[in-house]
Amino acid sequence: MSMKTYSIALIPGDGIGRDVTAAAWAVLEMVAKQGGFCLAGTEFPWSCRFLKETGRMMPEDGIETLRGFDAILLGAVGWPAEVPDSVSLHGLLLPIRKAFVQYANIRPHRLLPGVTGPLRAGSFDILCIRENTEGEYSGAGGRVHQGTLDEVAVETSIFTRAGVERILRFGFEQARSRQGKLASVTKSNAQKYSMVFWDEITRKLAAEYPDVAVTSYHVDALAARMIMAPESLDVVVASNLFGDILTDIGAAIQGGLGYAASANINPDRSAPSMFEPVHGSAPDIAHLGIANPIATIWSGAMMLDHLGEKDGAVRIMKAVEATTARGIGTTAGKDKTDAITAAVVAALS
Ligand code: GGG
Repeated sequence: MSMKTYSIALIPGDGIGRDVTAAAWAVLEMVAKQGGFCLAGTEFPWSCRFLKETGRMMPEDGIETLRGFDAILLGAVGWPAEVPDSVSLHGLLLPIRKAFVQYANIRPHRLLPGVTGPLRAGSFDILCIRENTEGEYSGAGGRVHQGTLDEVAVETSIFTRAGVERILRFGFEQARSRQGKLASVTKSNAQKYSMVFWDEITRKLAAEYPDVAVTSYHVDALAARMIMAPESLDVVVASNLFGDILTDIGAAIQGGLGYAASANINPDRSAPSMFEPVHGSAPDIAHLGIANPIATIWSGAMMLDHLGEKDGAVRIMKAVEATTARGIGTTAGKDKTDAITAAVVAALS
């Protein structure tokens, strides 16, 4: 019988992206070997360097090339000294999310054993779900009268009924499979069209999910709650921008960006999903070999879970937890990327 094989597109990207994807790949390959399945990786050099060489962050047919893969594992994008961040983000990450309808960006926030966050007490287990294909990151807008005193910049947030309803429904479903609590986040007192619309759809869906306790929060209040009472939260669902910001708070309370994993999911499975750490390319520590690979390894576990290799996903997270419980990878800069990776691989066997 032939071995089950998953084709994975690897996009290390910029800066520490190369180090952390190599680390996650080493862990994934070991899990695959032990689990009797195969991961066939194909690497793509798409990055800010690629842009400097070719004029594009990815080739014109990049999306079509990726479409044939079972999943995408991405490291980090951005080299602000050479390329404006808005160019790199809109040239690679955002078009992939949009083209493959990866409308749910799932970001788990909890403390790994041995990792101390900045909060004094309490344990928490928050699943943030960020709308990932529209809203404030739609890229709709423009500038007129550039360079004059009359200059105007307009950026339009786009919220469609289909887009808001599907992400909220995804949030309700996740809440139903966990503690049954959903926080729906807006700023509907100040943004009277898009966010009132979001609140209305939240209320409509709440009637369909009587088993889920849903609370609507303003984003500022929810940001404070994530710090003051994170244990009170279960599933949080927010727009593209609000979710992006809130998940950096989530990363902070779980000990730092080195632990913050994410999955850009196409729930309908009509196209590949993409897995990446929340962190960026960290040019200041690129080439030092000290990037924490745990966020990317965790993202790799989320990839296996999505592919249906649930046992492999659980085994990776157990190995990560065993590693951090020993104090490895728990202090920024103390352990080298390779040493943390080797410890996770060893804990798998
Ligand atoms: N790990 C991917 C990465 O480089 N993220 C940097 C970033 O700025 N992302 C913005 C976003 O997730 O929308």
